[in-house]
Amino acid sequence: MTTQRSYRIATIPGDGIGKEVIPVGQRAAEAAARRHGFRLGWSEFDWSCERYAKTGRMMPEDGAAQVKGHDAIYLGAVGFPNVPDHVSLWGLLIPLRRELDLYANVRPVRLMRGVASPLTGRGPADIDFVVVRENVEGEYSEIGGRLYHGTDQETASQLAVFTRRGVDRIMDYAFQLAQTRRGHVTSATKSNGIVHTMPFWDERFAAAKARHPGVKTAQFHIDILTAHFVLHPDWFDVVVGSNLFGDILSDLGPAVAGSIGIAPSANLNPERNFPSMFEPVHGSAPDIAGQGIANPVAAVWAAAMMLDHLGEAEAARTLEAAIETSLERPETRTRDLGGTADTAGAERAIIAAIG
Ligand code: GGG
Repeated sequence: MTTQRSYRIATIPGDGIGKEVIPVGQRAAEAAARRHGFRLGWSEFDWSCERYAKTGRMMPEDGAAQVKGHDAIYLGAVGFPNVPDHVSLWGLLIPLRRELDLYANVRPVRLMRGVASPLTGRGPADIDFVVVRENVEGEYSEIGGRLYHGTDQETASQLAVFTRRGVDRIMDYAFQLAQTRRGHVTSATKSNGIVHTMPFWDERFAAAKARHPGVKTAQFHIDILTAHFVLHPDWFDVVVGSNLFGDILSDLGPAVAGSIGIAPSANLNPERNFPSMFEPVHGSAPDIAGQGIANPVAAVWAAAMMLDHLGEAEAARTLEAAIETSLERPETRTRDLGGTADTAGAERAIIAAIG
């Protein structure tokens, strides 16, 4: 007798449109699971700004321990105007990334068939790259503080932290990913202006290049790199950046590929010591939350990355193909992509395409 493959997923829909798109991603993943003969079991956690308003915490103190026993974590969005953004982010997303050592944030950027890029004359062959963001150190550090609050000497300082272990492992991840793709890595730097951490970043990039002699490389300061994303998106295969630079580039990338509403993100612990976490790149979008018009594609694509990570590559390809089919016609695309569908209409098209 063979036992059916099954996976336990912790879901954290979170805030705003997170609560609208995560159920769509779950239903799409379920449909793919049925088609490919495995099962998904879901445990939902209400960690959110709403919870913060009631309890004073975005998640319980032992939140990371509560999700550790799962095979993966599926997260919607965090942040709502009733809670300061730094409180919601540092109360949920950032501690989960750190406590579970999810150091590689992988954010694919692809212009899908049927989607118009805001860049004139660009088609699917021109925009297909992956932003690899260092996810647990760098500029997002709590080392620092404020002095002389409310006086004219008021002072704020923040220390960016770049460790050799942290930088080397994200570089290695990027180079290994490039070896499975077109064999090219671009480093996002700013070593002319940021005088300690970024020359160190460049040195470690050079060391990683030496460890991966078959991979071609380029490096650009972040300012001109943003211009190249717009002017020459076809130059890029894998782009590796620090926590801040990767965060910025992975919003710009999807924008040139049509909409941030389609961009997925995998927060990976490549060694698999802890469950990895999958989420749309977008936030909670309070301006459109509750209207039923959010684009569910980023959440579904994030679910596809999750299935891929769980070893269900065929189901992941099924989900990706269903997304592409749904994006081909304006009636089944949401408004951010120039379509007329609401969230439910886009979901119907995706589920129908899964078959
Ligand atoms: N989908 C997760 C989410 O809410 N992202 C919005 C955000 O501000 N993320 C910050 C980050 O990824 O560091």
